[in-house]
Amino acid sequence: MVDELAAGERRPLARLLTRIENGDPTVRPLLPQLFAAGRGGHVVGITGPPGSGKSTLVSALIGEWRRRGRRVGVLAVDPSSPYTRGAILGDRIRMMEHAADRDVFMRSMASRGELGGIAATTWIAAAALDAAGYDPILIETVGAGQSEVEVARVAETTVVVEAPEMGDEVQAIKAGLLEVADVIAVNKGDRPGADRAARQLRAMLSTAGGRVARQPPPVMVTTATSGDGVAALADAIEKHREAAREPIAARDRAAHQVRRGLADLAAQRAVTTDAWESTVDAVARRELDPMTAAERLLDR
Ligand SMILES: Nc1nc2c(ncn2[C@@H]2O[C@H](COP(=O)(O)OP(=O)(O)OP(=O)(O)O)[C@@H](O)[C@H]2O)c(=O)[nH]1
Ligand SMILES: [Mg+2]
Repeated sequence: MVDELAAGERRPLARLLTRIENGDPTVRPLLPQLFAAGRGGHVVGITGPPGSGKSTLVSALIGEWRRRGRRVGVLAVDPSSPYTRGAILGDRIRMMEHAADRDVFMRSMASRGELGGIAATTWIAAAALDAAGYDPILIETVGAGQSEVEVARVAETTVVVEAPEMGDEVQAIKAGLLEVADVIAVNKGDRPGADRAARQLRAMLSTAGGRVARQPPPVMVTTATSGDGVAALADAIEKHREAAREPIAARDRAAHQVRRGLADLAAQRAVTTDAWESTVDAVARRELDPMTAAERLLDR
């Protein structure tokens, strides 16, 4: 199967992604092979508030990278909510202009969590696109909550897309989005206030603490609908690729993913033990605290 992927055939890739999405148990034993077959594609997360123009920007970036001779993979991650199906369909239509291009592979993914949550589903799907030789691999996700921040952490480079009428940049910081931003795109550059929003963001980043202050993410102004600023954004993303592959950054990502894997696996195993029901009941009756309960389940 990995050979078929490496040969660039679309159908085996599409079938594998369906299995990943469904949490098919036959995917689990493939992971070592799939991971080893990685070809070093740049995994780029595109996140930000609803309607900021992520899909339009992804479409423009696809165009830019195709001009640079790259094969582009796109995953649009639906945070497991049936309410967002319409948005995902909208995304597909928005990206239609690339639908006939054999060197572009687009897929929207839901997660039912069986393989260990949305973050795990996403890295496994990204690994499949990587084995198939796509580079970059773009992952679009709505930056609205913790699970989306998790998805952003799967990416080597995370682009946070804001738009001026969203106004409140402080909101984005509260949502933890700026914490994961490697590059910020202030999109809808054709709207009044975009340059001002970019200036405000830069000023705010220069006074922030921690990682953000040491290496403030570049703030790019883009107009996804016209393509203005999109080449410069692609350049900024490519420039970050090197930083993302420094050993310390790679190690941070790896540690995070292994920790997630541990939590997911431990939970899956505990839930299938006989003691699960009675332990949960004991916590519900307040006879046992949740941490001690977890410890007991782990020790079994
Ligand atoms: N004026 C202007 N409108 C834009 C720009 N980029 C996107 N839009 C419009 O903004 C709306 C939302 O764009 P999408 O690309 O669907 O935004 P999104 O962030 O993917 O939205 P969700 O996936 O629903 O969170 C659409 O009507 C786009 O045409 C831009 O640069 N300028
Ligand atoms: Mg979208």
